[in-house]
Amino acid sequence: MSYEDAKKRYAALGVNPEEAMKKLKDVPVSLHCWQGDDVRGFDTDPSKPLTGGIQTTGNYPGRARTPEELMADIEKVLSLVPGKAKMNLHASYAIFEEGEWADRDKLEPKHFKKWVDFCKKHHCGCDFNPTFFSHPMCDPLTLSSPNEETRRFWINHGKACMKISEYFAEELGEPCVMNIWTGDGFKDIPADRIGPRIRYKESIDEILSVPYDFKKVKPCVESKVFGIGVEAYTAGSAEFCLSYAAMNRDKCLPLMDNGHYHPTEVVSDKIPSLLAFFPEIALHITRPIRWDSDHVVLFDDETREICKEIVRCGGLDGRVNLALDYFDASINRISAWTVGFRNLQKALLYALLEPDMKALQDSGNFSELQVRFEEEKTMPFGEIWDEYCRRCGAPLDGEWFEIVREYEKNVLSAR
Ligand code: RNT
Ligand code: ZN
Repeated sequence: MSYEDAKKRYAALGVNPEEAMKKLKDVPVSLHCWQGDDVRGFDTDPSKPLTGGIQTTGNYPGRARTPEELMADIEKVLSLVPGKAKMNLHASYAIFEEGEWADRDKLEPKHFKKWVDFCKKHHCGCDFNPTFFSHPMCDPLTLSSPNEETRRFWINHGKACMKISEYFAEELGEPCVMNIWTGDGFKDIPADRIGPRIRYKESIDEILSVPYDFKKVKPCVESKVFGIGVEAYTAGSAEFCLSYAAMNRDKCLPLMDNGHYHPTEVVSDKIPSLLAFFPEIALHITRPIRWDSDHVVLFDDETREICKEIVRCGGLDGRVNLALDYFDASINRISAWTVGFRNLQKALLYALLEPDMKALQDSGNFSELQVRFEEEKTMPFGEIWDEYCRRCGAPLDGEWFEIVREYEKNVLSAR
């Protein structure tokens, strides 16, 4: 079947694939730099373990060890994916001059100048994340620590990151989403559950007390149910973060990561709930297996369902900020990045090609609705996807893995 034939099949359902492709190619999706080096960053000793309740597993060869290697790898990925990318960096990816180093509370925009140049070269914006983990000042708490010196250090880190986010927004002409996530929590039953949360709240209040233009810098609060070593309690629980965002609607956004809920909860259903109240939200798209395992995003049911809700709710008109967030060190990292980015594009395109079936629901026609949903699954989606890749100048499925294999042979295996 050709693209033209596929287009006719969709047209019969009242769907115009041309419009779907046109819409999708301008929607920014943040590409997380941390897939390339297993969340190590450049500002601490790479032999030290990750902290903050997150973990990478696997030791596939070829991890990026320097800014140059990481940028080269990201460039490779950008050449293999359709759509509009935005960069997503952590503060730990600061780039220092020879002999220079600054601790996290002293980071400045100049430490991200090379990333700004990189983004300019690729005509993309940049999102940002303070790094409240994998650092000696985690005691192990950060923004919720009872130790005033610790808490102060991390508040200052947050404030420094607000400045850096502003720098990205101004230099790149696209808003910078700045995500606040900490792994603060306890392994076992705490004696005080409210104390850390009050301190966390007051710390975020202080970080957000710096002057900023909310249209340019968009701070978010990301919740989490538990992490490795913090199984019993997290300060930044779902209720905590959602309440914080709701009470500070003029200052920050709620961020949902679909790996951060109990396994039978689905973020697809939470999106319309939040959008009933918040003009704008942010998402981390990942794939949890039994827990927040951060597997590569697939073209699976829940990813499609998340994308359908985004599209149905008008999320692609600036109401939903999309970012990928996963890290698999057991497979080729370029492939991992590419698979996840392409799959999110695929799922968004798939969602944009869904006929509007609200009338069937509103008229109580659930038999037909079920039939139409099932029929949708065997529509010639692959033809539209191929056409979208072609128009974006990206390789088709079946074409790009060979390029990754070559890159592995020529570049990664020499590391
Ligand atoms: C961790 C959170 C958080 C991190 C990144 C590195 O569980 O999902 O978003 O993955 O900040
Ligand atoms: Zn996340």
